[in-house]
Amino acid sequence: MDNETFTHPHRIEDVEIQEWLESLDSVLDSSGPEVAAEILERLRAHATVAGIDLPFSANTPYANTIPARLEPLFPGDQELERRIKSLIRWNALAMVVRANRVEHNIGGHISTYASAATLYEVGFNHFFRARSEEFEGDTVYFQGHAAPGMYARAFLEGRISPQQLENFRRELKPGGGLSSYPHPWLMPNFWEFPTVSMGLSPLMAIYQARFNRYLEDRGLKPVTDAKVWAFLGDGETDEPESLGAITLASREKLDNLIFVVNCNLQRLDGPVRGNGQIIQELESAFRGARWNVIKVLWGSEWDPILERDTEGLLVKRMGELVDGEYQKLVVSSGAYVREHFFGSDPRLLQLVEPLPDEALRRLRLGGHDPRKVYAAYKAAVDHQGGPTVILARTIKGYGLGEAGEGKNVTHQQKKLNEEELREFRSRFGIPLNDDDCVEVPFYRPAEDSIEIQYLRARREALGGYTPKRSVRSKPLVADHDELFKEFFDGSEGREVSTTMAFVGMLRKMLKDQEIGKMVVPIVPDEARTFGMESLFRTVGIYSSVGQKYEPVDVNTLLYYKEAKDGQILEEGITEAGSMASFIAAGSAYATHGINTIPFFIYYSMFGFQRIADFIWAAADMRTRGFLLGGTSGRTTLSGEGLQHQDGNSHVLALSVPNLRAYDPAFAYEMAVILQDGIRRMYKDGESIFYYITVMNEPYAMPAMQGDVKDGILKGMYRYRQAPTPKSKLRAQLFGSGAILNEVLRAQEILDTKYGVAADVWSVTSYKELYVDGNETERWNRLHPGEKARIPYISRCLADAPGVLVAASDYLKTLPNMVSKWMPRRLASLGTDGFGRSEGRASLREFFEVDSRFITLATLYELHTDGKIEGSVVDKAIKDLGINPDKANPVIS
Ligand SMILES: Cc1ncc(C[n+]2csc(CCOP(=O)(O)OP(=O)(O)O)c2C)c(N)n1
Ligand SMILES: [Mg+2]
Repeated sequence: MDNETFTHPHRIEDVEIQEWLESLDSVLDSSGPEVAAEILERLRAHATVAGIDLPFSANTPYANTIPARLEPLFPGDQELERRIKSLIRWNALAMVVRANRVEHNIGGHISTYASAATLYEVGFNHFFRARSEEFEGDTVYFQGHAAPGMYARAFLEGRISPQQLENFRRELKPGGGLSSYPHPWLMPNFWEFPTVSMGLSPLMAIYQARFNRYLEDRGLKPVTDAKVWAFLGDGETDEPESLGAITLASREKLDNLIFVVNCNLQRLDGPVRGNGQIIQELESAFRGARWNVIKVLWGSEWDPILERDTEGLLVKRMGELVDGEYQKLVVSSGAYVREHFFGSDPRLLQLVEPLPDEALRRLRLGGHDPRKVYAAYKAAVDHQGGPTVILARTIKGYGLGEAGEGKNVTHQQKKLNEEELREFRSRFGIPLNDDDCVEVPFYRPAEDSIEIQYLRARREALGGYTPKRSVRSKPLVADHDELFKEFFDGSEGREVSTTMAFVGMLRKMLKDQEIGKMVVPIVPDEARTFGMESLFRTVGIYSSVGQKYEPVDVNTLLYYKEAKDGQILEEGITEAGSMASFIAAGSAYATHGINTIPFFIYYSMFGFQRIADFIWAAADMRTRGFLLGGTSGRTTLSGEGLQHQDGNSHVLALSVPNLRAYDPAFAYEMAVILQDGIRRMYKDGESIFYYITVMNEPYAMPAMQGDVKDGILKGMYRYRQAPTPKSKLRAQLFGSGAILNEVLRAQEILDTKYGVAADVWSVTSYKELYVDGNETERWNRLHPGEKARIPYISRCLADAPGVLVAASDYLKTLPNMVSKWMPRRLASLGTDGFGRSEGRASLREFFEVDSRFITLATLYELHTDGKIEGSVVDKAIKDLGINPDKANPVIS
């Protein structure tokens, strides 16, 4: 076979193609698109059987998914909506330009909203329904960098004052300002969802939509047609989280979910895919994941040209260009467009012959055409059986002209010169004269202007304003004393781990009258690891379709029971997805007015270490609930080694301001913390959440002695007094979590072998001690004339004699950071370094946190104080069997 015949086996006659196309058209006309689709599908199957190797493609042509003839009528006043949008564009630009005039480099983004304005305005005027008493409302994740546009709209709506606009990005100014991006922590009555760490919001939106279904299937909220909308950047889709859960959305048939990807083909540095086509790439990814994909690429001006193109040449040409070329076309003249786009084929040139260059330059893209956007949104809202993604083509920095439209630098554009401002003003018809406009004043038409009236009327029709956040749930009333009481009694010698104790509490909470139904257990395929499998049967695993199969273990007591009203969210191996469920459940008190209480239990090393940014977002969102770091502690988790053994998470937890982190040793400590947590979050409405580490080391759980609840919550209490307090040699030992047992053993060795009387303290939270110490110090500094306050830890240790030694299963920095509020020098033992695959005893020896090393540290401290001879320490090293030349665990 020569080369020529290889590449062109048969030249298909144009007539033949034409005949096929015409017969398809006639089927379309006579029987409609469904029949046409069926025929094509049959043809494809027939071809496959005949041995024709059809290449797989999840792509459709580079054209609008909804053809012009199927577009619904645009229901709004297009001209008025354009004017309103122009005013919002102006104010969004003004707030950034003004802020940067006042304070150089304060930042802000103009070009993101400029490209997305139509996408948002069609939503605001026709789709986004507000939350109200009667209806839960739609949930909208706004693209973080488009925030100026949302503020500018709220300003026109009269919800944000000119002063706030003036103080965009200068939140600490008198009278308040506006946060750079959506942050519920900073603007709790406005923003609902933090979206600016890119990639988080698409994943959170998917799990939010799924959680909404969960609430419905469990009968906790009525079934509604409320939608979850997520607005994303095309560059943002490169974040692995963005597309990481899209198959969940289709598997769960989430037709309450709509993604809108603003495909301006640019990100911060330059084109998203200069050498490719991001839209086609996304289309195939989403179609492959069985999403309904709607491409909105071309504006109405293209329709008559497409109509004239009976041969499909234009659509073919549209699919030929790479994004880098499209970006160039956007910034080029009409003559350039004619030559470089249509000029590839004389027949194409003929198609646009009647159009002047100016008209070619003004051929709009789909994402800037409200009619096209409306059609796409309407189709998305009406679509049933699965999620929809809208890929809307836009221009980054639309309307900025020479100041940045479509340029690679446009993302960073914050300043416009006088000429550029005047041009922008003229282009969007802002009623400001040449002199006034260079001052970039905010502009709001009078209250009775038709613009404001229209805008208000549209929002009224959609139930009110959005975004808007409010706490809609009623506080819990019960104290739950009865619920937790039994756990204060200890295990009566039975060896249990804190994980088992926690699971016992969870089981009891699930049966509670008030909170039972509200509890949402979340596991990332680790329920068996934590001994929670009994819950599979008792409360069931949530499945939107129930259980379509007979589980293999149906004859066992604890079979794998999936149910439509199942309570457990068994997310599979996705800590990020589980965290997104945690966020949805932990913020339902605001989103839905429902006090769901999430308990997300996971392998602690795969929590902060892996998904800290989601935890940060949860904090920002004022999410409530309990994170449980399971199999925690670098030496308590035996065997697993370097990757699993967690000695880090309590240090990482320090960085989250509203997170309370505890490392309890005993069941009663856990019970006290849980009971108080539920009270503070769900009764008192505090914007806090909890991180509690639970271990898998079994030991007898003691009963609670005396009134130690307050100490447990504040971070430490004296667990056991020294047996012989009169002794000359004294010490205070601090232990946490499972290492507390090593400390108790050391207390005994010190007493019996070395005559040292040591008190033992259970330190339940170094973070609490640290926060209290800092706050006390700060208060004293700010109130020098008043009686100085004393940190809690200093008060505890005021009369505690002897040397100080702390040991935990985490980094030494935890005890070290509170040592400055201790009366004397502290020796800290911890687990800095890489873990090992080993048993507990060997691990504790390796990391030097076992009872022998605690004993040694105590003796050495006494020696340093001149209380005992060095020879005693030397001898102890030998007697305790410690190798002084062993490897340093910190870096070995
Ligand atoms: C996780 C994360 N990484 C980086 C950034 C910084 N950043 C902000 S916007 C941006 C570019 C956004 O491009 P795109 O998603 O296409 O949005 P567009 O502005 O073009 O609509 C970058 C890199 C961020 N906000 N979050
Ligand atoms: Mg982009």
